[in-house]
Amino acid sequence: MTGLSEQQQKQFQDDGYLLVEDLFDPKEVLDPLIDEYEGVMDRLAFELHRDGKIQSRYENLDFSERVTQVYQDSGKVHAGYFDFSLPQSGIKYDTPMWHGPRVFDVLSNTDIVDVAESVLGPEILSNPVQHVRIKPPEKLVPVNPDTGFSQLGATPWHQDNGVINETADQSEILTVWFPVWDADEEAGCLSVVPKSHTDGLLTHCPGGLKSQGFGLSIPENLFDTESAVPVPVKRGSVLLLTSRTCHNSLSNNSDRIRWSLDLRYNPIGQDTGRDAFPGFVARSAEAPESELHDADTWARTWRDARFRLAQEQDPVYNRWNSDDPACA
Ligand SMILES: O=C(O)CCC(=O)C(=O)O
Ligand SMILES: [Fe+2]
Repeated sequence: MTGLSEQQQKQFQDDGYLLVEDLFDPKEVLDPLIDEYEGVMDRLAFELHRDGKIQSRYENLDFSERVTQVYQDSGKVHAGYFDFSLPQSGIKYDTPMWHGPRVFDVLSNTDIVDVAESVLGPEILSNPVQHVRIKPPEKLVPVNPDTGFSQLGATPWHQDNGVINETADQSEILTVWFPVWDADEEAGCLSVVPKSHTDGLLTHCPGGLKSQGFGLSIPENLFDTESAVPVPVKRGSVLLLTSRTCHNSLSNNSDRIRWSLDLRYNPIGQDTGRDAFPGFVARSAEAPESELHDADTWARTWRDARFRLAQEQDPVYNRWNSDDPACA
């Protein structure tokens, strides 16, 4: 196991975040993922064109330009097509999602799981609260015609603990964030508040930026925004966050997409915070036979979850109330 050095582990515990540089070879780990996503893009363009939602399939554009153009032409952000999770509500039998084998490879990547092991110990669950985020240049994102706000933009201040169920408040959930292409400040990397993880769970207020598809944010008077630091991350490097570290993302002011993955891991047996979604055993020293190494099985667990959720009432994940005085 490679994992983190003792000094890195200490820095992570002290600061609540850690940039791990050159953790993996991006050509080996990310290029196959990019190829797989080209196929997902083809399918999205094909379907929208077939349904008369876009004028062309834009096959001659590169991935970044193509996503941007397809979103523009259709007037809609189709994030669900690419994401390897499901939305929190309104799931139907055919809600789009993507659980391809190259995504599974990344979730199971030895270097990443080694880092998780350094923080969480040897019994590791891949937590199902996980996303790919493909954000076009902010000025080119279609607006929501009802609100006039951009459909996808900067992520507001939050703690990851604040956006999952309270049943997971005692769980130790590690966030591993990394870009597919270099993410600097202009591209909208994350910004973190060092040591903010020691102040407990702060009040999150619903509604603030719902127009951007993200309903919760921490009011800025509850923590020290002044001390926030942007953390540019190069492809092959990863940023670790605790579930109590305050962070947001900057806007994508560059001229291509900001493309990132955020993965989560927690010790096996602890609540994941979204128990309607399937996690899997990424590593177990105690019961190695329980580890999942088959991408098809993993994809099936998500199809099963979608099928089940399409028949059920939406689970409730939000514990926050806009009547809270902190939200006034
Ligand atoms: O990538 C983003 O914009 C937000 C990511 C985030 O909040 C997270 O990974 O926890
Ligand atoms: Fe987050």
